Amino acid sequence: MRTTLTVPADPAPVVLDTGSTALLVIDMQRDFLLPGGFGESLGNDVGRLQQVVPPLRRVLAACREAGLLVVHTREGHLPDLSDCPPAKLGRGAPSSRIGDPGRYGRILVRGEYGHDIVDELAPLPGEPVVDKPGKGAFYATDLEDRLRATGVRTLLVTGVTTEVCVHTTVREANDRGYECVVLGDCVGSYDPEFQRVGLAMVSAQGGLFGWVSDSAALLGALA
Ligand code: TIU
Repeated sequence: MRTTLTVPADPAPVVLDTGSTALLVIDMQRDFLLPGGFGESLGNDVGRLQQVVPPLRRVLAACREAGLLVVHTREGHLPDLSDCPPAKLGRGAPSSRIGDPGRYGRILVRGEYGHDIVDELAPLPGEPVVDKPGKGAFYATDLEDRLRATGVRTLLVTGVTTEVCVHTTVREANDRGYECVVLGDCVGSYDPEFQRVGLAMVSAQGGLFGWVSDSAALLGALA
């Protein structure tokens, strides 16, 4: 059933129509989250991303229960890497680059174990999984077509990492006219300063890119 919710948020409460709101779960992939994976090989503390899993699980369950569209994304590339620009391929640690063998298969390559979503947040049958070659979820994907087809205007944004794929997606969504509500404890960064500033940028200046809320506020509104 379609309902209207008011969710406490920065810079002001946000009113959501459940019929035109989707939960977007960005890149909760093993390559980014698991010990020994790509993220850790770049010198990152994956524990910071793992903190996102419990609140995001609760949000995922509540949004499914409320009948919201749930869309998952995965960052990654075709096995021949033809969709990975040389500028992206060349970056990162020389010993572990996109396409190289990693602990969980070839790094960020579609079909590999590490490219897929962590077990705790596995998509349900029928939930769209958008494979994206870039940081943003709109670039070179059918996400916008899917949102248009279902009448979605507002995105509850979750996933990793706050300053990279979450921010790029929020910026892309803004330019396409979508309202974005970022759930602060359901997005994660390897770097606490990036997390703090990344969230501050969203709600600054009266809501430059949208709202920042959290899992407790959303769950309270959905209860
Ligand atoms: N999903 C995503 O954010 N991709 C990245 O490469 N993030 C980093 O923080 N490196």
